[in-house]
Amino acid sequence: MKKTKLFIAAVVLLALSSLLSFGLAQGQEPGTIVSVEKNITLEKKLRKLELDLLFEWEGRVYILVNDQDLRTLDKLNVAYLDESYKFPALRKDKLRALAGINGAYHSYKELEADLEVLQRSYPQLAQVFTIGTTLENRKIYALKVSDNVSQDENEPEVLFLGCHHAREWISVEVPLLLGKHLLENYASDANIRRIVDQSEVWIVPLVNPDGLEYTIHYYRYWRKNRRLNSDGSYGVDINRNYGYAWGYDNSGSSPEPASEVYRGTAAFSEPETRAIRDFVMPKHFQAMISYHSFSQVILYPWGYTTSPTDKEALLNGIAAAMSQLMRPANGRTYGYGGAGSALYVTNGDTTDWAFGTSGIPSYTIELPPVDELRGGFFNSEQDIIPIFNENLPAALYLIDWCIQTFGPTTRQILERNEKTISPGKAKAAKRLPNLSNR
Ligand code: 0X9
Ligand code: CA
Ligand code: ZN
Repeated sequence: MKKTKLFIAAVVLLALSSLLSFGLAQGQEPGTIVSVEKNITLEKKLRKLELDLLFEWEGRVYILVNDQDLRTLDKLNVAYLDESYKFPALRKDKLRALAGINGAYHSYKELEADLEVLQRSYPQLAQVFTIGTTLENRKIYALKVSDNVSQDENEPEVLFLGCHHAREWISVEVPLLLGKHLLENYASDANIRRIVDQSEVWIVPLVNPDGLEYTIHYYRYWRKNRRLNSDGSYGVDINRNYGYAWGYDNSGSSPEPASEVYRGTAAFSEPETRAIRDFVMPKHFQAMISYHSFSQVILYPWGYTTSPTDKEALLNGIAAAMSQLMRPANGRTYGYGGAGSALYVTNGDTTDWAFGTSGIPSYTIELPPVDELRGGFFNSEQDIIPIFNENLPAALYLIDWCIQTFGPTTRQILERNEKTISPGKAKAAKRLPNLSNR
């Protein structure tokens, strides 16, 4: 027996998962989800059919159908789109049985467990911190990798962020694998040991855990966090919520809660951006990368305008060096340029805030593929290692750039200069100098 239901998207997406798991528990095939345009003529046609109408979304009605329903829709000449790929719970492929619905990609709990293992396996080099709590009470974790990890040493600090946007699963894996690589190769690789000894690498692989879980269990295409907005819609775009040029205009972000690029009610209105802000502010990061997907490009400020910053040459030079280092691994070329001029304008994004408030080289790396035809947000499991392999040399380069620019050798020179100028000021060099006055 079928009941016709028409709920709002959010409520039914929740109900959907239990509906699907109920179906599966009974040993039934999970069916297919299609969408049709929402208009009066179609609505009249559909009403007679007693279909399982699930919810409405961006002008389309989503329906759970079986083969018989599909034949009926065909007969009535109803144009529909197969939307099943957006709902992981519907997948019938073997991946699911082998490795869970998110395959080799990390869920929140899987990430938490892996971070704990790293900390336990490398107690001298790895430490996990909680830097915030989300609206749904998940923790935002930061992994610190350095020699004497429990001490805050006078070494350059570098920051790697992943997964501001829920559906960009590959952006969790790349920074996590970077942390793993540093730890697993510390004992055997002299270059890695030098880098880990002379810097403090901080990795926040999952800035948006609520969103990620939502993509795994309900809707693979979700982007924002899970804030319930005043109009009943869900989500703030965390990469529009930072406090530099926040809400600068309505092309770089949206004041509309239902928009995919909704900026929130105020700068840092969201727990995720507050966590990053409160974690970053007391530290002295010298460079950062925020991983996203997709486009295969390296972007740097400004994002809010098409104008360059006053450090265009430096930002461009580092990006060029990173792009060149990335090519040999798989032959892929990462383009690079100012975010606003090379891609499109955004305001309130992470890198504008990091650069705007402290002047440090800040990059958004949009991981592969280059376009939607080649998979868009849906990288396969087999993509993870190759994409990490090509990003590793770029990340190491950026850490090394910080060491060369602000590390022990540079510091000795600075201290020597300070002493010759005024011996009393020598102590001031203890704090790492920054690229700009902050
Ligand atoms: O729009 C974003 O937040 C980033 N792209 S994504 O497809 N991953 O959502 C790009 C942010 C970089 N900044 C600018 N392009 N201005
Ligand atoms: Ca250290
Ligand atoms: Zn993104």
